Amino acid sequence: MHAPTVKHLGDVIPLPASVRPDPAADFRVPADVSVSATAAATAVADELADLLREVTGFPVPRSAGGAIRLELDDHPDRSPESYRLAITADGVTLGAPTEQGLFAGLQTFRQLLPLKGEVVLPGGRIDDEPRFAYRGTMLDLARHFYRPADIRSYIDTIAQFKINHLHLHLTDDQGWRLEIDGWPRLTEVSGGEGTGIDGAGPGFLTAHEYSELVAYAASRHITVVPEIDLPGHVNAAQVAYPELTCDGEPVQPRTDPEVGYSSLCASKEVTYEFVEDVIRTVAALTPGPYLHIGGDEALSTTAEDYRTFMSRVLPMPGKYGKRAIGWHEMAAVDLPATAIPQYWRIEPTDDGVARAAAAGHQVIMSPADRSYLDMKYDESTPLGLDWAGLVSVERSYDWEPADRLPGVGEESLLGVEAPLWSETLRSLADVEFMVFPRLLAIAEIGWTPRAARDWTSFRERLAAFGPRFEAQGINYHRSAEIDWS
Ligand code: TNX
Repeated sequence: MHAPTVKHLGDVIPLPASVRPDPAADFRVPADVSVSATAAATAVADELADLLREVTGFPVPRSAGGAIRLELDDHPDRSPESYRLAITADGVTLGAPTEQGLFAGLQTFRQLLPLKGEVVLPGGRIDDEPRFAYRGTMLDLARHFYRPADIRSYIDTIAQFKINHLHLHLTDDQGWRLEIDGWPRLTEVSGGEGTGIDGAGPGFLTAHEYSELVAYAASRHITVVPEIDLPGHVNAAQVAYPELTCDGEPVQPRTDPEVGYSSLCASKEVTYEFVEDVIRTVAALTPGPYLHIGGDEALSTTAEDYRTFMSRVLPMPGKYGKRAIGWHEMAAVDLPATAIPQYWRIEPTDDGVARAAAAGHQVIMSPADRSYLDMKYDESTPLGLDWAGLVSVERSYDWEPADRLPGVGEESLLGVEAPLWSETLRSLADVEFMVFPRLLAIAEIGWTPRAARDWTSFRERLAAFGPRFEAQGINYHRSAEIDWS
């Protein structure tokens, strides 16, 4: 029998904050290995045992005194997502201040396993914690709806890279994808047949399905951020309820990708009754701290109406216990103290985001030319758009969120997010093709200390993920920039 290959301790994405290999201390996992865990660590311990069982075929029971130990340690001052992973010739210890941290450590541990067969874990110690608290990606369910089973599968994949927020773009001109009590036509009409781009993306989440998805994401330590896009991007809502237009006249359903033509009516009271009903309902269904109210590309709302609308709507998430996130256009108005602009611009322009940062607001960085996963990789990419340019794997990796916008430095950043818009996508396989491997670049930007990041190292580590994606049935783009193994 030939010796199994041992991974290097740092062959992980995102790269941990501190990696100290000790090649003399590799751990050969024996056939009678067991996993021990203190009470609060048992859920993660069971997952670890499942993964190890799948790779080795060993029984891997949980028992006291096992060579693989999971423990919660008493470091309340550390990031809840921090963990330490110590591998010696005698066994493995995974410790963290919270279950979230153990879960992060489990993702690291998983990447150190081979796909199948005997396991020899590389000796040494990892001490890890995230650079930013918010590391997200966005799925656009409005332009094309994806079924809950597909979204769950997607959640499983992104969690492996320590992505901890999933922003769901639930409404837009082409469709409305979340059932709202009291406004049934939103989903009956605008979530039904013929909705989405080219009419090819029908469907919606019932309130129950949404709650189940949110709970599933929470089990993967992912917070769902629901977005209701206002006051533009509302044609689907107006098709369902013509009273939401200024003249009250019915509008036609639209399945083309145009933006900027629809607007709620800032001068009608029913507008605010509708918006408050929606925000109250979505807040009640969402345990996470955030509610995204859109605010982008309101090109057919006058500046004055935008201000009127936003000053009435921005306090609503707070009234129902949530922090408002909005695309950075909302920074043109005075924001509630906890509101978070999400910056997407290609060129630094004066959108008021730097002013908001100076006033203490946190910002999420999503520059379109680096983090938009719906941009083509290169000219030959069959899917995607190119209005923000081509986004190769290197371009998605080789940028720095704290240097992106003057006045918005490290201390102003809540984190980074990679949005995926669905105009050209038709299936989970399409989603995966655009997202993988570029989301891994964004995941590393969000997690790894700035000084430790390096494209050459990332590119080499990424090569090993080809077979891992294949083994998990995940579609990905085999970019020629990577020497895939
Ligand atoms: C811009 S940037 C949009 C979306 C489109 C996307 C396509 C921003 C906040 N909005 O409405 O789907 O471009 O790439």
